[in-house]
Amino acid sequence: MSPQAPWWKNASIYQIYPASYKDSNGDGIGDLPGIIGKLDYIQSLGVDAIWLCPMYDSPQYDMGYDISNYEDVYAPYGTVADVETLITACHDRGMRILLDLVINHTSHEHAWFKQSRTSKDSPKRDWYIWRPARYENGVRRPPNNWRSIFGGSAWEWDEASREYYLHLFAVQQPDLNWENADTRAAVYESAMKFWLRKGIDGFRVDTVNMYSKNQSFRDAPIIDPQHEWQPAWSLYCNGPRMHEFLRELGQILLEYNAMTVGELPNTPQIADVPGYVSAKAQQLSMVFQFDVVDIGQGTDLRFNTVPRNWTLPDLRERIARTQQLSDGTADGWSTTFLENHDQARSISRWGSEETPESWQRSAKMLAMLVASLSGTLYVYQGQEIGMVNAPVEWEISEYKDLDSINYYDFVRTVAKSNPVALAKAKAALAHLARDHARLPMQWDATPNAGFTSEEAKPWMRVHDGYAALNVKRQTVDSNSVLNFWRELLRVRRENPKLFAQGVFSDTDPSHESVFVYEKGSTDAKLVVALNFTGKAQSVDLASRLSGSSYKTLVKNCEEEPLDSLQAYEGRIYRLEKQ
Ligand code: TEU
Ligand code: CA
Repeated sequence: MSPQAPWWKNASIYQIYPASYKDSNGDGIGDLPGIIGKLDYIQSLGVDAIWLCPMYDSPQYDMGYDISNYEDVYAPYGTVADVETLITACHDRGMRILLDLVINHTSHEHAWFKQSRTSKDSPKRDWYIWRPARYENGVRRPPNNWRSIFGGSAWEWDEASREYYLHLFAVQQPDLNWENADTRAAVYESAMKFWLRKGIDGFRVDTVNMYSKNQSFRDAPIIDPQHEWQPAWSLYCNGPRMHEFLRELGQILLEYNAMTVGELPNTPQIADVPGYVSAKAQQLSMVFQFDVVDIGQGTDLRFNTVPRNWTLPDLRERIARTQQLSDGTADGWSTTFLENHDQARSISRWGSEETPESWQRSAKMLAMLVASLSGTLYVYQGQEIGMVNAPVEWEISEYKDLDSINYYDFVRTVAKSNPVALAKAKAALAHLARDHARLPMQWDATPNAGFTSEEAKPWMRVHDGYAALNVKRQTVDSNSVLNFWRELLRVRRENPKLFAQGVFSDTDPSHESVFVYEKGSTDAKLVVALNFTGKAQSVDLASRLSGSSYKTLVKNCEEEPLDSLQAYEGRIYRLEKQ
């Protein structure tokens, strides 16, 4: 990599979910002053930047991913001036800041949509996607059979103007019509330039591959005959004008020297990815692919699955596939992450919460995995202290996310409240719901975990285990998950050619319990050995390490026999080339 490589290539980026990070005024909702007050802590982790989830004005049907005004801030979070303060405070500490760019849809309360729905002749009618009903035997039906990502039809009838509008996500999230050049220009000005002018360093771009829909709006093929509405990814993801739109966007980013990380769901063909991230194409700096975090989820319905429905060979195959993108032969770049605000906690999915020891060991093992892979590293708030899913005993009423609520209601309706089906849905949500990432951050052992004042009612219930698992306790424990992450991020930064940029190769793709892989560069390589089980396993590290001088960079157990790994043990070795 050239000495002028962009700042983000070897960077570690910390994701913040404003509602759940830190409440500064006791209303039970996290806010911008709360985040500003924690910047010293964030800096102490050794990250290069933060990504702030949507803080824009919003009626909050989808936690701010339904924006009613791009140029204002949701009042409970603070003000535009608070964001300006946050930008300056990050820059003063030598950190960068990314905002979330949500431009596939707006809120139904955005002024543009309010105007658009007034009548078929509204000058903004064409800013959203309106279509007439189709009638079958005199019965009014939506224009096609597309299923919304949050369940139900992707079309909503507007009685006043007598047409349907498209919403790939919630009813309250109408899709913008990107075919209209005026719409695009308004989006660029209001959602992007307004904030770029304030000095932000880039954007995480929500659902970056859905702006160009197949304009036939034809029915999706029926792959789920039991249900009325069909998944229609192939007709609204990666559509015909996608790259044209992203080149436009890319020009604006270039002007402000801003980076982007695009969210790229439902792109199963890895060959489609380089087009988005190639440096020559000047579209996006990098993308999040979902191969790894989608593991164990239902294919058509995300929660139609059972807990821990995955195998290690499946996981390693997905990792190998996504790592290809940064193997140095392409001019693109990629990302490494195990958590975000849409995913359950990684320890609950792939590690162990059985005992305090297995929790700590597996938290560190998973940290070694994600931090040793190539691409820009993303760490989600709470991941650095090993936060886990909400307890399985929690009632369904503790789940606040519309995705969880809609799915549970859907099962209740379709399965006519069949207790077996409901129990299965509950188990899947207890394992995979987005809510788990949204529990308040656990700062200390005081009531409400120091997230908000002791008397306040947090917007989402605090995890019962906060007294044992919190930042304060881990700060003073040299063996803690938190201090392990700090060390790991330091080592990653010191070895960029091996961690962020090394060429990944799996040594034994079919092994069911131990994951050993290598990361190569011209003068050295890493050997990473991770035990994914709760039992000791035998390994042959001697043959991997022999003949070169090596040293252990990171490990989570004291002893280092070369022929075995304890439960959830992990080690990262650095070997010099002869
Ligand atoms: O998510 C987009 C997305 O495509 C889904 O895969 C998402 O993971 C969802 O959780 C499916 O259950 C983005 C945001 O990250 C998410 O929080 C928003 O709800 C969504 O867009 C709509 O803006
Ligand atoms: Ca608050």
